[in-house]
Amino acid sequence: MKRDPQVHEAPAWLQAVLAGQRGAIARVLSQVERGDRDTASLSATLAPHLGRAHVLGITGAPGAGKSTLVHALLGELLARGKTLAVIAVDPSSPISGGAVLGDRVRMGEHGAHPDVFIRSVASRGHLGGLSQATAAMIDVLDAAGFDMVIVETVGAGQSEVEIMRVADTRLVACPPGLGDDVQALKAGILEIADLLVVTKSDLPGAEPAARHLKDMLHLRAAAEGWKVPVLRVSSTAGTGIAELADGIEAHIAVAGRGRRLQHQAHPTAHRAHEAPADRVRRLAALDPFVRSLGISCVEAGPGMAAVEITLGAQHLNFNGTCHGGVTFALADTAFGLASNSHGKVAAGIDAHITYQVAANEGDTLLARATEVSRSKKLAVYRVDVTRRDGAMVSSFTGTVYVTQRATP
Ligand SMILES: Nc1nc2c(ncn2[C@@H]2O[C@H](COP(=O)(O)OP(=O)(O)OP(=O)(O)O)[C@@H](O)[C@H]2O)c(=O)[nH]1
Ligand SMILES: [Mg+2]
Repeated sequence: MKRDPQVHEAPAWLQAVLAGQRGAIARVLSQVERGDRDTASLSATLAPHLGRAHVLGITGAPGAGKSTLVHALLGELLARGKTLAVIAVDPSSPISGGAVLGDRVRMGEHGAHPDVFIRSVASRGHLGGLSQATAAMIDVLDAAGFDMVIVETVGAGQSEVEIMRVADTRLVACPPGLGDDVQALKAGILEIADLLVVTKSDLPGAEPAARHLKDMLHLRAAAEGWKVPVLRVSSTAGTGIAELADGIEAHIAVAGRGRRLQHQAHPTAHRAHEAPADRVRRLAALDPFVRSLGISCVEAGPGMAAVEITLGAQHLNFNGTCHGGVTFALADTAFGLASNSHGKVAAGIDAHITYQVAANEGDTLLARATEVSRSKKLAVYRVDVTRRDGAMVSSFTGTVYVTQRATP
Protein backbone atom coordinates (compact mmCIF):
# COMPACT_ATOMS: atom_id res chain seq x y z
CA MET A 1 0.00 0.00 0.00
CA LYS A 2 1.15 3.49 -0.76
CA ARG A 3 1.37 6.01 2.06
CA ASP A 4 -1.19 8.45 0.77
CA PRO A 5 -3.18 10.30 3.42
CA GLN A 6 -5.27 12.02 0.73
CA VAL A 7 -6.59 8.75 -0.58
CA HIS A 8 -7.62 7.62 2.88
CA GLU A 9 -9.51 10.86 3.47
CA ALA A 10 -11.10 10.80 0.01
CA PRO A 11 -14.81 10.06 -0.42
CA ALA A 12 -15.75 6.44 -1.05
CA TRP A 13 -16.56 6.96 -4.75
CA LEU A 14 -13.15 8.54 -5.34
CA GLN A 15 -11.32 5.79 -3.48
CA ALA A 16 -13.17 3.21 -5.56
CA VAL A 17 -12.34 5.00 -8.83
CA LEU A 18 -8.67 5.35 -7.83
CA ALA A 19 -8.63 1.66 -7.01
CA GLY A 20 -9.88 0.96 -10.54
CA GLN A 21 -13.20 -0.59 -9.49
CA ARG A 22 -15.21 -1.00 -12.68
CA GLY A 23 -18.64 -0.50 -11.11
CA ALA A 24 -17.58 2.78 -9.51
CA ILE A 25 -15.96 3.98 -12.75
CA ALA A 26 -19.13 3.15 -14.72
CA ARG A 27 -21.31 4.99 -12.18
CA VAL A 28 -19.26 8.19 -12.32
CA LEU A 29 -19.17 8.06 -16.14
CA SER A 30 -22.98 7.74 -16.19
CA GLN A 31 -23.32 10.72 -13.86
CA VAL A 32 -21.13 12.76 -16.20
CA GLU A 33 -23.14 11.59 -19.19
CA ARG A 34 -26.45 12.49 -17.57
CA GLY A 35 -25.13 15.87 -16.47
CA ASP A 36 -25.53 14.89 -12.78
CA ARG A 37 -21.97 15.87 -12.00
CA ASP A 38 -20.32 19.22 -12.52
CA THR A 39 -17.45 18.39 -14.85
CA ALA A 40 -15.23 21.29 -13.72
CA SER A 41 -15.38 20.33 -10.04
CA LEU A 42 -14.99 16.63 -10.91
CA SER A 43 -11.85 17.34 -12.92
CA ALA A 44 -10.51 19.57 -10.12
CA THR A 45 -11.08 16.76 -7.59
CA LEU A 46 -9.30 14.30 -9.87
CA ALA A 47 -6.48 16.73 -10.80
CA PRO A 48 -3.89 15.39 -8.30
CA HIS A 49 -4.37 11.90 -9.72
CA LEU A 50 -4.09 12.77 -13.42
CA GLY A 51 -1.40 12.60 -16.04
CA ARG A 52 -0.56 8.91 -16.08
CA ALA A 53 -2.76 7.82 -18.97
CA HIS A 54 -1.94 8.55 -22.58
CA VAL A 55 -4.98 9.68 -24.54
CA LEU A 56 -5.26 8.44 -28.12
CA GLY A 57 -7.96 10.17 -30.17
CA ILE A 58 -9.21 8.34 -33.26
CA THR A 59 -11.44 10.09 -35.73
CA GLY A 60 -12.58 9.70 -39.32
CA ALA A 61 -15.72 9.72 -41.43
CA PRO A 62 -18.70 7.49 -40.49
CA GLY A 63 -17.91 3.90 -41.39
CA ALA A 64 -14.20 4.64 -41.90
CA GLY A 65 -13.35 1.52 -39.91
CA LYS A 66 -12.54 3.22 -36.61
CA SER A 67 -14.17 0.70 -34.25
CA THR A 68 -12.70 -2.24 -36.11
CA LEU A 69 -9.31 -0.53 -35.92
CA VAL A 70 -9.74 0.03 -32.16
CA HIS A 71 -10.53 -3.65 -31.77
CA ALA A 72 -7.38 -4.65 -33.64
CA LEU A 73 -5.29 -2.14 -31.66
CA LEU A 74 -6.70 -3.44 -28.37
CA GLY A 75 -5.38 -6.88 -29.22
CA GLU A 76 -1.94 -5.56 -30.09
CA LEU A 77 -1.64 -3.20 -27.08
CA LEU A 78 -2.95 -5.84 -24.64
CA ALA A 79 -0.22 -8.14 -25.91
CA ARG A 80 2.23 -5.36 -25.07
CA GLY A 81 0.98 -5.37 -21.48
CA LYS A 82 -1.11 -2.20 -21.53
CA THR A 83 -4.35 -1.58 -19.67
CA LEU A 84 -6.85 0.18 -21.90
CA ALA A 85 -10.06 2.15 -21.74
CA VAL A 86 -12.16 3.06 -24.78
CA ILE A 87 -14.74 5.82 -25.12
CA ALA A 88 -16.72 5.62 -28.36
CA VAL A 89 -18.41 8.99 -28.85
CA ASP A 90 -21.49 9.16 -31.02
CA PRO A 91 -21.41 5.94 -32.95
CA SER A 92 -23.58 6.49 -36.02
CA SER A 93 -26.48 4.34 -34.87
CA PRO A 94 -28.60 5.51 -31.90
CA ILE A 95 -27.32 4.70 -28.44
CA SER A 96 -30.38 2.69 -27.43
CA GLY A 97 -30.05 0.41 -30.42
CA GLY A 98 -27.15 -0.95 -32.37
CA ALA A 99 -24.39 1.43 -31.40
CA VAL A 100 -23.49 0.13 -27.97
CA LEU A 101 -23.99 -3.40 -29.06
CA GLY A 102 -22.39 -2.82 -32.45
CA ASP A 103 -19.27 -1.27 -30.96
CA ARG A 104 -19.06 -4.00 -28.36
CA VAL A 105 -19.31 -6.60 -31.10
CA ARG A 106 -16.74 -4.85 -33.26
CA MET A 107 -14.43 -4.37 -30.32
CA GLY A 108 -15.31 -7.96 -29.74
CA GLU A 109 -13.96 -10.32 -27.16
CA HIS A 110 -11.65 -7.63 -25.69
CA GLY A 111 -14.67 -6.00 -24.03
CA ALA A 112 -14.68 -8.78 -21.46
CA HIS A 113 -10.92 -8.62 -20.82
CA PRO A 114 -10.04 -7.47 -17.27
CA ASP A 115 -7.52 -4.94 -18.64
CA VAL A 116 -10.06 -3.32 -20.98
CA PHE A 117 -12.96 -0.99 -20.21
CA ILE A 118 -15.28 0.04 -23.09
CA ARG A 119 -17.91 2.73 -22.96
CA SER A 120 -20.16 4.22 -25.63
CA VAL A 121 -21.41 7.79 -25.29
CA ALA A 122 -24.21 9.53 -27.21
CA SER A 123 -23.47 13.00 -28.49
CA ARG A 124 -26.96 14.30 -27.79
CA GLY A 125 -28.21 15.64 -24.51
CA HIS A 126 -25.02 16.86 -22.89
CA LEU A 127 -25.79 19.79 -20.68
CA GLY A 128 -22.24 21.03 -20.35
CA GLY A 129 -21.23 20.23 -23.91
CA LEU A 130 -19.95 17.03 -25.43
CA SER A 131 -16.28 17.94 -25.36
CA GLN A 132 -16.37 18.88 -21.65
CA ALA A 133 -18.19 15.65 -20.82
CA THR A 134 -15.67 13.61 -22.81
CA ALA A 135 -12.74 15.43 -21.18
CA ALA A 136 -14.19 14.66 -17.73
CA MET A 137 -14.68 11.00 -18.67
CA ILE A 138 -11.07 10.82 -19.83
CA ASP A 139 -10.02 12.25 -16.45
CA VAL A 140 -12.03 9.57 -14.62
CA LEU A 141 -10.38 6.80 -16.65
CA ASP A 142 -6.94 8.38 -16.21
CA ALA A 143 -7.42 8.56 -12.43
CA ALA A 144 -8.61 4.95 -12.49
CA GLY A 145 -5.14 3.98 -13.65
CA PHE A 146 -5.54 2.90 -17.28
CA ASP A 147 -2.32 3.21 -19.28
CA MET A 148 -4.15 4.44 -22.33
CA VAL A 149 -7.56 5.97 -22.98
CA ILE A 150 -8.70 5.61 -26.59
CA VAL A 151 -11.43 7.99 -27.73
CA GLU A 152 -13.28 7.17 -30.95
CA THR A 153 -15.25 10.00 -32.50
CA VAL A 154 -16.81 10.67 -35.90
CA GLY A 155 -14.84 13.45 -37.53
CA ALA A 156 -17.62 15.78 -38.49
CA GLY A 157 -18.44 18.80 -36.36
CA GLN A 158 -16.64 21.30 -34.20
CA SER A 159 -17.18 19.33 -30.99
CA GLU A 160 -15.26 16.40 -32.50
CA VAL A 161 -12.37 18.72 -33.27
CA GLU A 162 -12.61 19.91 -29.65
CA ILE A 163 -12.54 16.32 -28.41
CA MET A 164 -9.47 15.63 -30.49
CA ARG A 165 -7.75 18.64 -28.95
CA VAL A 166 -7.64 16.93 -25.56
CA ALA A 167 -5.94 13.85 -27.04
CA ASP A 168 -2.19 13.44 -26.60
CA THR A 169 -1.98 11.53 -29.89
CA ARG A 170 -4.46 12.12 -32.71
CA LEU A 171 -5.10 9.51 -35.34
CA VAL A 172 -7.22 10.13 -38.41
CA ALA A 173 -8.66 7.09 -40.21
CA CYS A 174 -9.15 7.45 -43.98
CA PRO A 175 -10.43 4.45 -45.93
CA PRO A 176 -9.65 4.19 -49.66
CA GLY A 177 -12.09 5.71 -52.11
CA LEU A 178 -12.96 8.71 -50.00
CA GLY A 179 -11.90 11.00 -52.87
CA ASP A 180 -13.22 14.50 -52.41
CA ASP A 181 -14.24 13.76 -48.84
CA VAL A 182 -10.57 13.78 -47.94
CA GLN A 183 -10.44 17.34 -49.22
CA ALA A 184 -13.31 18.17 -46.88
CA LEU A 185 -11.47 16.59 -43.95
CA LYS A 186 -8.36 18.52 -44.81
CA ALA A 187 -9.66 21.83 -43.56
CA GLY A 188 -10.41 20.63 -40.06
CA ILE A 189 -9.37 17.44 -38.47
CA LEU A 190 -6.54 16.52 -40.81
CA GLU A 191 -4.71 19.61 -39.65
CA ILE A 192 -4.30 18.24 -36.16
CA ALA A 193 -3.47 14.61 -37.04
CA ASP A 194 -0.32 13.07 -35.57
CA LEU A 195 -0.84 9.82 -37.47
CA LEU A 196 -2.72 9.25 -40.71
CA VAL A 197 -4.03 5.76 -41.23
CA VAL A 198 -5.39 4.36 -44.49
CA THR A 199 -7.90 1.87 -43.11
CA LYS A 200 -9.28 -1.12 -45.06
CA SER A 201 -6.01 -1.37 -46.99
CA ASP A 202 -7.03 -4.84 -48.18
CA LEU A 203 -9.48 -3.03 -50.50
CA PRO A 204 -8.46 -1.57 -53.89
CA GLY A 205 -7.33 2.04 -53.88
CA ALA A 206 -5.28 1.96 -50.66
CA GLU A 207 -2.05 2.90 -52.41
CA PRO A 208 -3.42 6.03 -54.17
CA ALA A 209 -5.22 7.03 -50.97
CA ALA A 210 -1.91 6.90 -49.05
CA ARG A 211 -0.19 8.89 -51.78
CA HIS A 212 -2.96 11.49 -51.71
CA LEU A 213 -2.60 11.90 -47.94
CA LYS A 214 1.17 12.23 -48.22
CA ASP A 215 0.73 14.93 -50.85
CA MET A 216 -1.59 16.80 -48.55
CA LEU A 217 0.89 16.58 -45.69
CA HIS A 218 3.39 18.52 -47.74
CA LEU A 219 1.03 21.46 -47.49
CA ARG A 220 1.13 21.32 -43.71
CA ALA A 221 3.83 22.77 -41.50
CA ALA A 222 5.68 19.96 -39.74
CA ALA A 223 5.45 19.82 -35.96
CA GLU A 224 8.73 20.06 -34.12
CA GLY A 225 10.34 16.66 -33.61
CA TRP A 226 7.57 14.71 -35.30
CA LYS A 227 6.93 13.76 -38.92
CA VAL A 228 3.34 12.62 -39.46
CA PRO A 229 3.46 9.10 -40.89
CA VAL A 230 0.90 7.70 -43.34
CA LEU A 231 0.30 4.07 -42.41
CA ARG A 232 -1.67 1.42 -44.30
CA VAL A 233 -3.67 -0.92 -42.11
CA SER A 234 -6.21 -3.66 -42.60
CA SER A 235 -7.95 -4.39 -39.33
CA THR A 236 -9.77 -7.38 -40.77
CA ALA A 237 -6.61 -8.95 -42.26
CA GLY A 238 -4.52 -7.79 -39.29
CA THR A 239 -1.85 -6.15 -41.43
CA GLY A 240 -0.03 -3.00 -40.37
CA ILE A 241 -1.39 -3.13 -36.81
CA ALA A 242 1.97 -3.75 -35.11
CA GLU A 243 3.51 -0.92 -37.18
CA LEU A 244 0.65 1.34 -36.11
CA ALA A 245 1.19 0.44 -32.44
CA ASP A 246 4.90 1.22 -32.94
CA GLY A 247 3.95 4.57 -34.49
CA ILE A 248 1.70 5.39 -31.52
CA GLU A 249 4.45 4.48 -29.06
CA ALA A 250 6.94 6.60 -31.03
CA HIS A 251 4.56 9.53 -30.80
CA ILE A 252 4.06 8.98 -27.07
CA ALA A 253 7.84 9.18 -26.68
CA VAL A 254 7.83 12.54 -28.45
CA ALA A 255 4.62 14.06 -27.09
CA GLY A 256 4.74 12.55 -23.61
CA ARG A 257 1.75 11.90 -21.45
CA GLY A 258 -0.32 14.63 -19.92
CA ARG A 259 -0.05 17.04 -22.84
CA ARG A 260 -3.79 17.56 -22.58
CA LEU A 261 -3.41 18.73 -18.97
CA GLN A 262 -1.27 21.61 -20.13
CA HIS A 263 -3.96 22.62 -22.61
CA GLN A 264 -5.43 26.01 -21.76
CA ALA A 265 -9.03 24.96 -22.24
CA HIS A 266 -8.79 22.16 -19.70
CA PRO A 267 -10.95 22.84 -16.66
CA THR A 268 -8.08 22.15 -14.29
CA ALA A 269 -6.18 25.07 -15.84
CA HIS A 270 -7.69 27.37 -13.19
CA ARG A 271 -5.70 26.77 -10.08
CA ALA A 272 -5.20 30.09 -8.35
CA HIS A 273 -6.18 28.62 -4.97
CA GLU A 274 -4.68 25.19 -5.40
CA ALA A 275 -3.58 23.59 -2.12
CA PRO A 276 0.15 22.80 -1.82
CA ALA A 277 -0.48 19.03 -1.71
CA ASP A 278 -2.57 19.17 -4.90
CA ARG A 279 0.03 21.35 -6.60
CA VAL A 280 2.86 18.96 -5.73
CA ARG A 281 0.96 15.94 -7.07
CA ARG A 282 0.02 17.75 -10.25
CA LEU A 283 3.60 18.91 -10.85
CA ALA A 284 4.85 15.35 -10.30
CA ALA A 285 2.32 14.03 -12.82
CA LEU A 286 3.39 16.62 -15.40
CA ASP A 287 7.12 15.83 -15.24
CA PRO A 288 8.07 13.53 -18.13
CA PHE A 289 11.46 12.63 -16.62
CA VAL A 290 9.91 11.63 -13.29
CA ARG A 291 7.32 9.50 -15.09
CA SER A 292 9.90 7.87 -17.35
CA LEU A 293 11.83 6.66 -14.28
CA GLY A 294 8.65 5.34 -12.63
CA ILE A 295 8.85 7.72 -9.65
CA SER A 296 5.54 8.39 -7.91
CA CYS A 297 4.50 10.96 -5.36
CA VAL A 298 3.27 9.33 -2.14
CA GLU A 299 2.92 12.30 0.21
CA ALA A 300 2.81 16.05 -0.20
CA GLY A 301 2.23 19.16 1.86
CA PRO A 302 3.46 22.71 2.36
CA GLY A 303 7.26 22.63 2.11
CA MET A 304 7.43 18.84 1.95
CA ALA A 305 7.15 16.01 -0.55
CA ALA A 306 7.82 12.27 -0.47
CA VAL A 307 8.37 10.23 -3.62
CA GLU A 308 9.19 6.60 -4.16
CA ILE A 309 10.57 4.26 -6.77
CA THR A 310 10.70 0.49 -7.01
CA LEU A 311 14.00 -0.48 -8.59
CA GLY A 312 13.87 -2.49 -11.79
CA ALA A 313 16.63 -3.73 -14.07
CA GLN A 314 16.59 -0.40 -15.93
CA HIS A 315 17.67 1.44 -12.76
CA LEU A 316 20.86 -0.54 -12.16
CA ASN A 317 24.49 0.30 -12.88
CA PHE A 318 27.17 -2.04 -14.29
CA ASN A 319 27.72 -3.46 -10.79
CA GLY A 320 24.10 -4.57 -10.62
CA THR A 321 23.16 -2.14 -7.84
CA CYS A 322 21.04 1.00 -7.98
CA HIS A 323 22.59 3.64 -10.24
CA GLY A 324 23.71 6.71 -8.32
CA GLY A 325 21.98 8.86 -10.90
CA VAL A 326 18.65 7.20 -10.08
CA THR A 327 19.12 7.87 -6.35
CA PHE A 328 20.04 11.46 -7.14
CA ALA A 329 17.04 11.83 -9.46
CA LEU A 330 14.73 10.47 -6.76
CA ALA A 331 16.09 12.83 -4.10
CA ASP A 332 16.17 15.75 -6.52
CA THR A 333 12.52 15.09 -7.45
CA ALA A 334 11.44 15.28 -3.81
CA PHE A 335 13.55 18.45 -3.44
CA GLY A 336 12.07 20.05 -6.55
CA LEU A 337 8.49 19.24 -5.55
CA ALA A 338 8.85 20.33 -1.92
CA SER A 339 10.47 23.62 -2.90
CA ASN A 340 7.68 24.35 -5.41
CA SER A 341 4.82 23.37 -3.12
CA HIS A 342 4.00 27.05 -2.51
CA GLY A 343 3.77 27.77 -6.25
CA LYS A 344 6.32 27.72 -9.06
CA VAL A 345 8.58 29.99 -7.08
CA ALA A 346 11.89 28.28 -6.65
CA ALA A 347 14.88 27.51 -8.86
CA GLY A 348 17.44 24.99 -7.63
CA ILE A 349 20.95 26.48 -7.41
CA ASP A 350 22.88 23.88 -5.42
CA ALA A 351 22.61 20.22 -4.42
CA HIS A 352 24.81 17.70 -2.58
CA ILE A 353 24.34 14.00 -2.07
CA THR A 354 26.08 11.37 0.03
CA TYR A 355 25.67 7.64 -0.61
CA GLN A 356 25.58 5.33 2.43
CA VAL A 357 24.41 1.85 1.44
CA ALA A 358 23.66 0.26 -1.91
CA ALA A 359 20.14 -0.58 -3.05
CA ASN A 360 19.23 -3.53 -5.24
CA GLU A 361 16.69 -4.55 -7.83
CA GLY A 362 13.29 -5.02 -6.17
CA ASP A 363 14.00 -2.53 -3.38
CA THR A 364 11.57 0.34 -2.92
CA LEU A 365 13.29 3.63 -2.12
CA LEU A 366 11.52 6.51 -0.43
CA ALA A 367 12.83 10.08 -0.66
CA ARG A 368 11.33 12.55 1.80
CA ALA A 369 12.14 16.25 1.43
CA THR A 370 11.54 18.78 4.20
CA GLU A 371 12.29 22.47 4.48
CA VAL A 372 15.22 23.16 6.81
CA SER A 373 15.37 26.93 6.55
CA ARG A 374 13.91 29.74 4.53
CA SER A 375 14.91 33.37 4.12
CA LYS A 376 13.59 36.00 1.74
CA LYS A 377 15.78 34.82 -1.11
CA LEU A 378 16.95 31.29 -0.26
CA ALA A 379 15.44 28.09 1.08
CA VAL A 380 17.29 24.92 2.08
CA TYR A 381 15.83 21.42 1.92
CA ARG A 382 17.02 18.16 3.34
CA VAL A 383 16.10 14.89 1.64
CA ASP A 384 16.47 11.47 3.28
CA VAL A 385 16.46 8.48 0.95
CA THR A 386 15.58 5.28 2.79
CA ARG A 387 14.96 1.65 1.98
CA ARG A 388 11.80 -0.16 3.08
CA ASP A 389 13.76 -1.77 5.97
CA GLY A 390 14.58 1.73 7.21
CA ALA A 391 18.23 1.75 6.12
CA MET A 392 19.46 5.21 5.11
CA VAL A 393 20.59 4.95 1.48
CA SER A 394 21.45 8.60 0.80
CA SER A 395 21.16 12.03 2.26
CA PHE A 396 20.76 15.05 0.07
CA THR A 397 20.80 18.78 0.71
CA GLY A 398 19.51 21.29 -1.80
CA THR A 399 19.23 25.07 -1.96
CA VAL A 400 16.75 27.05 -4.01
CA TYR A 401 16.67 30.66 -4.99
CA VAL A 402 13.19 32.08 -4.38
CA THR A 403 12.17 33.74 -7.63
CA GLN A 404 8.67 34.88 -6.64
CA ARG A 405 6.74 35.44 -3.49
CA ALA A 406 5.02 32.28 -2.35
CA THR A 407 1.24 32.05 -2.56
CA PRO A 408 -0.28 31.43 0.89
N1 LIG B 1 -12.44 -4.81 -45.98
C1 LIG B 1 -12.36 -4.23 -44.81
N2 LIG B 1 -13.46 -3.83 -44.17
C2 LIG B 1 -13.35 -3.23 -42.95
C3 LIG B 1 -12.08 -3.07 -42.35
N3 LIG B 1 -12.27 -2.44 -41.17
C4 LIG B 1 -13.60 -2.23 -41.04
N4 LIG B 1 -14.26 -2.70 -42.12
C5 LIG B 1 -15.71 -2.70 -42.35
O1 LIG B 1 -16.17 -1.35 -42.45
C6 LIG B 1 -17.43 -1.22 -41.84
C7 LIG B 1 -17.40 -0.09 -40.83
O2 LIG B 1 -16.50 -0.44 -39.80
P1 LIG B 1 -16.52 0.25 -38.38
O3 LIG B 1 -15.31 -0.20 -37.68
O4 LIG B 1 -17.81 0.06 -37.70
O5 LIG B 1 -16.37 1.77 -38.78
P2 LIG B 1 -16.51 3.07 -37.83
O6 LIG B 1 -15.63 4.08 -38.44
O7 LIG B 1 -16.27 2.72 -36.43
O8 LIG B 1 -18.02 3.45 -38.03
P3 LIG B 1 -18.93 4.45 -37.16
O9 LIG B 1 -18.52 4.32 -35.72
O10 LIG B 1 -20.30 4.01 -37.43
O11 LIG B 1 -18.62 5.82 -37.72
C8 LIG B 1 -17.77 -2.56 -41.22
O12 LIG B 1 -18.64 -3.23 -42.09
C9 LIG B 1 -16.45 -3.25 -41.14
O13 LIG B 1 -16.54 -4.65 -41.24
C10 LIG B 1 -10.92 -3.55 -43.03
O14 LIG B 1 -9.77 -3.47 -42.56
N5 LIG B 1 -11.12 -4.11 -44.26
MG1 LIG C 1 -17.51 3.04 -34.65
